[in-house]
Amino acid sequence: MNPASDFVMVANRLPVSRDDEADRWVTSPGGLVSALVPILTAREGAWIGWTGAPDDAPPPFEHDGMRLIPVPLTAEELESYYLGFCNNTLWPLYHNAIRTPAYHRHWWRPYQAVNARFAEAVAETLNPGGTAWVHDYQLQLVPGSLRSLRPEVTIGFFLHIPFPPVELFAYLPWRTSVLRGLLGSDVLAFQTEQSVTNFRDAALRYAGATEPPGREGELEFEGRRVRLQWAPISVDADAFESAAGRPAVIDSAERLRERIRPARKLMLGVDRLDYTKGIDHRLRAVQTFHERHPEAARDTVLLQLAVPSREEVIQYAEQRERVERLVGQINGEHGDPGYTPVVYMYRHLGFEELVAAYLAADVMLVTPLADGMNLVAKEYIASRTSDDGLLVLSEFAGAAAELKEALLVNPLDLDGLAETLLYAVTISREASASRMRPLRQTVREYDVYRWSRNCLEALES
Ligand code: ADQ
Repeated sequence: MNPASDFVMVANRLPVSRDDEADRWVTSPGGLVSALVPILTAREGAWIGWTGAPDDAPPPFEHDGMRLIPVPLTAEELESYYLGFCNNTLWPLYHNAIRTPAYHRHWWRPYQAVNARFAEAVAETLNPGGTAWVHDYQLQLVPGSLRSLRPEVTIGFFLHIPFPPVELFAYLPWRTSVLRGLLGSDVLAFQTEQSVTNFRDAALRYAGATEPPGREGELEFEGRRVRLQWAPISVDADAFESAAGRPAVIDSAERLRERIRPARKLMLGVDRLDYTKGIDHRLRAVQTFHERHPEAARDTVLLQLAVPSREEVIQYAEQRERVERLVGQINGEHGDPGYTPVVYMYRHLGFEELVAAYLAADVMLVTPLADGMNLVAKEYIASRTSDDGLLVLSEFAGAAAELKEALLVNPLDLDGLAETLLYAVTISREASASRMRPLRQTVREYDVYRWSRNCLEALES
């Protein structure tokens, strides 16, 4: 029996990971967890999720003031539910099918089974009239199953990735089940207004939802009201700003800049190594920049930091090869013993190292082909301690709707992107400050705490 709570967070992963050497749990880094921990502790809530290890289901435990309830996943389910349906069907489909999604019934069934298991764990945990807040594409069936098990509870859902246009979503053989699952929620929140519109179109067309006249932003489904919300996620802006002011971080930013000399401008890319992030297109644009404007380009170094991700999935292994081949090509064609155009690191960086890189960078390149939000863009802005620095941002990142003063680009237009790089590294201080100033204000005002408050207010009103 799970300990009962009035408030339950539900996500594929628990916000902790196991440090086996030290024989203890460690809270996962990141703004989302920092924003949600105080909410959970204040409400004596619980977090339901998987521990990160197959066939591992320790009994519920407390950590950092949070009550954690593990849900087990077998090694077989990790193959079919997680790597298969989540990351080989939903992930590419929801990111505008930039890789071909694979549709397999033997992946769909485990997706249903795992979602049902999560819903049962929530139903067992929630007190009468309690609230569940479900996260992301791995758990889209949970609201519907939970609604059948516990009709009286309040259910919120937040999708971290884009919801695709209805013409693409229509390909999903299980589209109606997924929509019915999501429509079990009281409030369904998305990163962008476009995703809200896409979901509404799909729900009207394929799930029989209707739009009650005169009530904008709402749907009616099986006699219930479902509210749709635009709630762009953000970062813990204070944490980045204060780290960027620490002497040790300022020192390592200066050392980083020293190392790129004689070049004067540091361009930076920071991404999970995912094909949605457009690292290969970015590199090809840098290559074009060197070919077209050799003198200006030689005054720059691109530092590309890539964090390993989903290495078991074939498209990710291919993307890594593609990226590394391009880095080698550019350095081979345009470098010499005293100059390396692209410095590439394939590893996870510590928080302060990351902030030092943000602080050192003159130009930040965030050029995904599709992205729910992209926190890196906001982290860079939050780490600026003055109005210098420039953000080049893909119009296909959710963040582009808010960060309008960034240099917005179509990352597939390699010539256009190469010209933007030239502009970005030669722009006057005043012109770049007039872009950075409002961007800093936006990120400071709408941080991750404001995001979580907005979501919860909508859920509890
Ligand atoms: P992600 O696809 O993981 O998130 P993003 O929002 O950019 O994408 O977050 C990546 C995180 O990884 C950032 O916090 C960044 O600092 C960190 N990171 C990247 N490279 C790193 C490195 N080398 N070392 C250390 N840290 C590194 C999904 C969606 C996004 C959405 C978020 C949150 O795909 O669109 O913004 O969820 O909702």
